[in-house]
Amino acid sequence: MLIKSPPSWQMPEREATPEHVLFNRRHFLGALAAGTTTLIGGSAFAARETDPTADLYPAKRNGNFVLDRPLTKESDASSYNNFYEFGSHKRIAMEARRLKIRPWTVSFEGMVEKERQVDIDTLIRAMPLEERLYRMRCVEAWSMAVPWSGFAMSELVKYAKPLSSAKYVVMQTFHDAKMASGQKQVWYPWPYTEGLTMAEATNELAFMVTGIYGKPLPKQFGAPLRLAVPWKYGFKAVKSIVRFKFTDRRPVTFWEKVQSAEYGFWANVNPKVSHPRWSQASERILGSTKRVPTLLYNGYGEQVASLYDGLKGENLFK
Ligand SMILES: Nc1nc2c(c(=O)[nH]1)N[C@H]1C(S)=C(S)[C@@H](COP(=O)(O)O)O[C@H]1N2
Ligand SMILES: [Mo]
Repeated sequence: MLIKSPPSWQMPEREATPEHVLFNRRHFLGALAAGTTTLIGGSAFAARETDPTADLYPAKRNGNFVLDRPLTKESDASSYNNFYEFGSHKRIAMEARRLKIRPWTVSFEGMVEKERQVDIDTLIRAMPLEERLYRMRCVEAWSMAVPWSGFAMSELVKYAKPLSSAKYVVMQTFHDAKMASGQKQVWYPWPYTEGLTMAEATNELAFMVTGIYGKPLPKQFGAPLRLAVPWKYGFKAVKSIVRFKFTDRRPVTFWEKVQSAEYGFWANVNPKVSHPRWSQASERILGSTKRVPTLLYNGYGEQVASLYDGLKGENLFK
């Protein structure tokens, strides 16, 4: 029998994590970080294993992508993550150290000229790496602003050589319950699955992330390859990808399978469309207790609004 246990992020963040608890936890983490910097964040990995692509960082910043707010502190972004494969709480950095990111193979499947697999280091070295400053807005109403490194998803699509009949690209995370204890929770529809239309995937903002803060991606952020689609809620940003499948059928995504009344395929940010159980009008920026107004398409409407012109009948904002 399947027992559905609702994930904690189905509550607004401020209810899921009372601010005083958060405050104390931050203090604790701060003290921990000051004493032993290798304990949290990605430096633990760097200390024991050398990332084979480390020489590529920092990548040159692309000045076309600017922020309206300060960057989130690395220690804040690195210690407050969603990665259900390693637990349904936010402090998964430690547990995520179990993620084995080499060797790592990525496959291109379905409607492509020729299905193939590629080693992650070959793929990363074949792509034009750059750094972009992006905002990220989680559906739980917290947000951050970070310097991602990686490459335009349009470059990956070119590399994959999809057929013109492909309408969607489906992305999946690894599936290994021995390594990722969260995947022992059988009521979740592993592996984590997300998807974009081909128009979304080739929009200039869609970005494949391989690094952050001028370094290879620490494990808790979804190393060695994750997505960034800053105009959509954070759950679209699938981590630790092993598979790209091109198809003419819209996938049912991970959170849509868990709770389709609350999470859908499009998940574009819209402050006027509330989650069934909380408002999306404002957000808390990680590292502060201040709330700021949320913007339509998370502020990226100029680049992406036209993608949805012919889709008025769809529920574009959940
Ligand atoms: N495989 C996988 N990808 C995932 C998730 C997850 O649990 N598993 N969580 C998503 C959610 S809800 C968010 S908000 C972002 C969080 O990214 P961050 O931890 O880098 O801030 O990752 C997304 N990608
Ligand atoms: Mo999220």
